[in-house]
Amino acid sequence: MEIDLFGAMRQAVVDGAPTQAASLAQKALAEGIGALDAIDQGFVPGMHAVGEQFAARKLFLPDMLASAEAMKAAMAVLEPELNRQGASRPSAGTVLLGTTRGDIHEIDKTLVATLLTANGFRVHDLGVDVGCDKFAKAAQELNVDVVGVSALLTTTMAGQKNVVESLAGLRPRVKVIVGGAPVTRRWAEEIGADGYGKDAMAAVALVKSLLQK
Ligand code: B1M
Repeated sequence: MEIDLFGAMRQAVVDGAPTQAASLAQKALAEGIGALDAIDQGFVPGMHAVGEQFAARKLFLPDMLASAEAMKAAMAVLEPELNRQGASRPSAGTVLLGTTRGDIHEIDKTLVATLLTANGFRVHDLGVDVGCDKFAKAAQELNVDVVGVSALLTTTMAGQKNVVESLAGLRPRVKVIVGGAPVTRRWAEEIGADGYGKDAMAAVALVKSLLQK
């Protein structure tokens, strides 16, 4: 039954069907499926399938946009559930998040923000297409513990390096982590970041370990 539901979630994203995605998310919660499982095993695989089909030229830009809308509709149902879990915990630290200059992919970073919030972190999300000056100004003004920089395009990864450099005056107190589909551990080391998260769960574990040190 769960497997059917996860399959339907994946398909709703591939089809770019927001109403269907939202109602499947509601159904999952009503059936006692965890919000995280619905995201991880249902909706995210749909986004990855869309990416593969786009790369193979079987889907096009408007299809990717429609799929993103479906994913966002599901997240709008599931996010409050995850945020509720975070609200019941004492603050574990403050994290500033954003996607690099020139990059408008938001879903992956929003997922990282949601899971950090669910784990008790206070998150300030600067959104997408964020320049390094804005990251540096906000990091100082908000007195954050960690700055997280997302990049989904090979061409916008360089922006992560710029952010690391712009935060020089605040380090090592402020930690910088990077992530996103094309980002690797090696890249993180090369640009002098404090760590790399493969996915949102890994980002949460990384932030926890950096703040414990
Ligand atoms: Co675009 N896009 N896109 N896109 N898009 C990708 C990223 C791409 C891989 C598709 C492909 O070709 N297979 C490809 C990039 C190739 C590359 O450079 N390596 C691509 C391209 C080429 C483009 C355009 C250039 C297309 C064009 O115009 N010709 C264009 C660029 C626009 C721009 O930013 N300037 C573009 C546009 C778009 C849309 C606007 C249509 C839409 C985004 C809508 C939106 O976000 N509101 C879109 C989408 C939807 C995708 C795919 C299909 C899905 C992205 C997504 O949401 N994934 C994507 C293919 C793919 O990802 N497989 C693709 C879901 C997310 C959960 O995935 O990466 O697993 P995932 O997320 C993980 C990790 O990345 C990690 O945690 C996340 C959660 O677990 N993570 C971090 C992310 N940030 C982190 C930060 C951390 C730690 C972990 O610490 C700070």
